[in-house]
Amino acid sequence: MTQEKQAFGRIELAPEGHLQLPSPGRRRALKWLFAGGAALGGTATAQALDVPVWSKTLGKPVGADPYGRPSPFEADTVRRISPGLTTTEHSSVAFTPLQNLFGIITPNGLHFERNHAGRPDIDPHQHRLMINGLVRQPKIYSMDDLLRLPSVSRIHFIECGANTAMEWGNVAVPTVQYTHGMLSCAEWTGVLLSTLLDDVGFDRKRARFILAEGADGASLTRTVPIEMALDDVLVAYGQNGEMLRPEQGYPLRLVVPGVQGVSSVKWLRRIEVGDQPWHTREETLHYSDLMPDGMSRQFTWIQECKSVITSPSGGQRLLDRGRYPITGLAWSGRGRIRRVDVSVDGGRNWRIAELQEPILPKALTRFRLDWHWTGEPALLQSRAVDETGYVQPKIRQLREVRGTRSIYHNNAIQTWQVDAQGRVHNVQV
Ligand SMILES: Nc1nc2c(c(=O)[nH]1)N[C@H]1C(S)=C(S)[C@@H](COP(=O)(O)O)O[C@H]1N2
Ligand SMILES: [Mo]
Repeated sequence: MTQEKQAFGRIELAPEGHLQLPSPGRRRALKWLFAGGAALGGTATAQALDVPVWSKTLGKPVGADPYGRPSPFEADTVRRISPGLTTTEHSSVAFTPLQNLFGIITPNGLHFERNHAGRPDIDPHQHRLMINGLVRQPKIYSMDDLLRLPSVSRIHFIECGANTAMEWGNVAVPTVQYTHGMLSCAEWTGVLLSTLLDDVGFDRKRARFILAEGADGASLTRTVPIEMALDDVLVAYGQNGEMLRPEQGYPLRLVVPGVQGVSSVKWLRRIEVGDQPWHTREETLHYSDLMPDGMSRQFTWIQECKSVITSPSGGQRLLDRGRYPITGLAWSGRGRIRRVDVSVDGGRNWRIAELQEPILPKALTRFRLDWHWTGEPALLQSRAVDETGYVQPKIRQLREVRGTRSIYHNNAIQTWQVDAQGRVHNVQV
């Protein structure tokens, strides 16, 4: 192989606002940055030899930012809303910029946000959690009470059941932020729900379900089976080492690992123990899956195995023929990821991708595969397999069973088409 063939190709990121196109100035800056990464020559050499101002002056004093923020040069790495997707800004969603992130942890300021009645700002001193129903001793806990109980920290993804919902019938949105960005992963800290259920002496014979209720204007309520509640469900107050963000349910939320996001009730104020499901609004009118025969599936809790390539991905452009690391995320609501296959020819041939440690149950797993782009059109796909042996389906296979009106639980294989000009498009094959 010649040197040129081994070089890593340059990539132009998506303007990400297919909604707000960047100014020509910003485009020029991008071009310069990417040129800087190539072999030094001409103006790039001159710029590189010039001692920059930050090497000749004192920087800001320590403590200048008591709560640190990202570099102003990272201003494009933000959550985005999809105009027109929802009729109000209070019952809406802001998507995580998956294309800009590394590893598996979502920074707190970028965790996707999905609210049904806006985001309340709750005073933790006034907040209470009540546990009632089939229990020996109903109790009301203050945040102080909860913070004194034994805690655990666990890394889990949260994915909205409606993630990728726009893509059931046809290609709808151009970039991975919008196709898959109702997905985030954090280290959650809190009390196991089983600890609290023991504390109130729940009725082991009769308890079959719990109801979780939020303190927001939506009073969002969801039924959770008792087996899950006693297994790994968390009553969480911590998110990546600090208190929950208001967007994520400050000061208290449920985290139901592996289950569609709506069950992870934010601003949690009450848990009731019962012997049958409650059939609340969010498990009848919404979050049921309309099947082709007109029947609806109800209580489809689990987020099945899924994956997506985050780079190269929709809206980006490959500027060179050369080496490109293909990378993305895989996850399963049933446990660990066992394997991720990657295809560059629309699923005819597959290669096994490298999985990056750690590989945790019900958490995002980062995968990677080296690829040489020859300049020919390509169809990039990833296909995840979880530890139960379940294989992520093609969109056609999923449609055969589910039709196109399901809204929720679209875990189909995503295809990114690279055209002869290196532009990456969202396509379905
Ligand atoms: N109380 C309450 N809990 C809630 C919601 C809500 O609107 N109110 N939205 C749910 C939905 S549909 C999802 S997908 C997740 C999103 O969690 P996040 O906003 O922290 O990403 O929260 C769930 N919990
Ligand atoms: Mo959701």
